[in-house]
Amino acid sequence: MEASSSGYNPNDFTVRAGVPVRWEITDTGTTGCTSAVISADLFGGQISLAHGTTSSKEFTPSKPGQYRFSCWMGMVTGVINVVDAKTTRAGSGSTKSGAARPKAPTPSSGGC
Ligand SMILES: [Cu+2]
Repeated sequence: MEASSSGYNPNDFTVRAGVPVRWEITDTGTTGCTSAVISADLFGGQISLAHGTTSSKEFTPSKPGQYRFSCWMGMVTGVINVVDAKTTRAGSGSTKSGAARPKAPTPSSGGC
């Protein structure tokens, strides 16, 4: 995932329950607002970002569901969908986070 002053891109991920996730976030120019990512339901603490570097966080989602992540203030948000490990989604390919997907940046919630 890339993080910039306008938000996170992509901001919608699908991972599998029980499968360890390594979430890599490249900071392409965050502001104070977007410079740390939290997702209290998935992991404790926050992922601190630094300009021009890639930060990573490893966690294992335990239960299927839809989880939100956001900047540390909770204003710039995204979604992590955790699906049952037995569910096979045709054509979804690798669910490894950090994989670039062509998707227009969506500064959804406007920023802080
Ligand atoms: Cu914020």
